[in-house]
Amino acid sequence: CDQKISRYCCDNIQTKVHDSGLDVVRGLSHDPKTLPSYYFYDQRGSELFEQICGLPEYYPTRTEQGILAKYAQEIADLTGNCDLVELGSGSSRKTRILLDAYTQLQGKFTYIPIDVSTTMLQATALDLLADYPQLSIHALAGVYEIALHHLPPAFQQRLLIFLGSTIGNLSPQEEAIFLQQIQQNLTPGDYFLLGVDLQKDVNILSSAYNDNQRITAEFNLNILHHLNHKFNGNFNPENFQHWAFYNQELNQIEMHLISLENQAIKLFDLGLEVILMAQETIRTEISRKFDIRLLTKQLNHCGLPVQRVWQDERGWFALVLCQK
Ligand code: AVJ
Repeated sequence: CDQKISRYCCDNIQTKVHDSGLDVVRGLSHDPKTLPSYYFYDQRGSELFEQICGLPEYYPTRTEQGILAKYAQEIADLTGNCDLVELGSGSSRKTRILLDAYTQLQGKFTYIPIDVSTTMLQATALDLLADYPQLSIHALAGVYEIALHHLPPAFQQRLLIFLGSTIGNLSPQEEAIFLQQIQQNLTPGDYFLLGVDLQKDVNILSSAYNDNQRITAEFNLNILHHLNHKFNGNFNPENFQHWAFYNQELNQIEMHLISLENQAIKLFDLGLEVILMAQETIRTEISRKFDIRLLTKQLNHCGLPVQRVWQDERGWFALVLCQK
């Protein structure tokens, strides 16, 4: 904890399992090869993602922000006084809309941002402290599964927020386990606000992950720089090419890195050698697109009954409010 600022505290809860890179070894030994998507978000990756959010083709951030701007006060009025917990808080830019609404409602309250990018987390927390005098911040640096088990004691009802359709990075099986973890970490009466990207025209989806300025390509390739740095690796990003497409059977965008030649790569600190054939791919992300009816059923089914759903006029994105 930082003693200088009594309203702020940051716990680093990265654990051995994740720092040890076991999940990287597992993913790259898998057939087909995969990488955990959270490795996108080193400092450079978080910056590139911020740039993506402003791209003309990347509609999700803008659309979700529009829904929040329109309904944040309604959400706050519905839940009443709450402390806010956020998974994948990043720059907290959209969250500010909610913080504004909750500031109207209540006096002092606590914001618990959770993110894998420690630098981003700390910079954001300091900005928020300056702008919100009523706010105490308890930041947690780590992956969601671990962070959920390290929440500080609750003094009032909680609103857990998970925006940006990041839940779409999880496979259906992972999602089921994740929702169960959420449910178990909430107290009856607590709320869960989930932002999800909805199924839509394939061309719109595909363009959002194949922008003209090629920022998404750079974001995708940056995962290799991050691995080189973190695990003493010798990936040459120039030997890979960005590939993103919409898989219509699984209703998901898939991002891959295509190997442009036969190559052997080493991650020395993991004692790992990876052999890639020309044209072989590493899948770096899935981004699932949801059907709001099916999702509502699933949330109801896993003990997070849906209270309200808000959408934009085009029906591209939805905010779902559940209450345990
Ligand atoms: C932050 C995971 C929701 O899946 O759209 C943006 C990440 N990847 N462009 C998404 C991302 C490529 C984003 N999420």
